Amino acid sequence: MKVLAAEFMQNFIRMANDGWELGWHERNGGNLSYRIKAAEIETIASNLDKNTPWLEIGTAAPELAGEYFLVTGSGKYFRNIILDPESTLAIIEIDKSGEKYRICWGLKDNGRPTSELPSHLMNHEVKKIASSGKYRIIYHAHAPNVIALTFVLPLEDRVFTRELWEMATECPVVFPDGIGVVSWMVPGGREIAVVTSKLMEKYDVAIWAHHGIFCAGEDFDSTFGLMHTVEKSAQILVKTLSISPDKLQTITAQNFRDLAKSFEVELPEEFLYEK
Ligand code: 2HA
Ligand code: ZN
Repeated sequence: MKVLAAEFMQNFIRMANDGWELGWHERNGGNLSYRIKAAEIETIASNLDKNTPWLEIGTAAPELAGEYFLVTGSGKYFRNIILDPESTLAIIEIDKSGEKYRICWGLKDNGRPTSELPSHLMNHEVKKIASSGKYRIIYHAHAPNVIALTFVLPLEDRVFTRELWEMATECPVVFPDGIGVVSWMVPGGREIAVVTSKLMEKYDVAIWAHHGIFCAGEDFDSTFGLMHTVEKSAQILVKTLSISPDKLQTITAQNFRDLAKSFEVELPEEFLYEK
């Protein structure tokens, strides 16, 4: 099968374009990766190039040895993915050590995978282990309302989790484990990847202060939906704070406990503190 005809490729392109249309990917902002299923690789194997050089990832992800990923390219614009996937995306293979990759398809003008490849792969590794292989997507977006909140809320997991849960009743059901927050760091390397992947052991969402969000999920719909839910909740909080610094009423800690019972989700008490 032609690579572009594969269903996962079409789903990836649609998700990237939806993010562009929602204003999350100015210029070359953001990146997306998908851990391709073995059966999916089989259908396109004859169109993969295995003669390209092995290159350093910049970190080690030994649990991902031999895996294939579809990733966005460094410096590429999400806006252009739908027009020219073969120049903006790549399928990469990870070597036996989990320290190198090679480009098997795409990035046809000598491009490189996303500058956040270390964060993507270290997050994938943590999530693959924690979910027994179910998690396949890591998505990084520059979602403006979440970024705005990182200038006015304390950069604490419990504050971001609680404040965003409060802004829409469905939030604690969509991300019951909460949200992790990384204080400002230099992006694009191993250091921020280590800190982010540590948070991904506990959460599906990690916020990079003054930069953006990482979301992890099992499939395209749920991962995009998670990003959308978090950003929409942040938008409601920005609107609310813009009207008034004080809420007249809100969802209370006890309301969350009642919701948890009814929806059969576990909401950690660490987020249900009295304010
Ligand atoms: O430019 O979003 O974090 C891509 C990025 C880097
Ligand atoms: Zn970014």
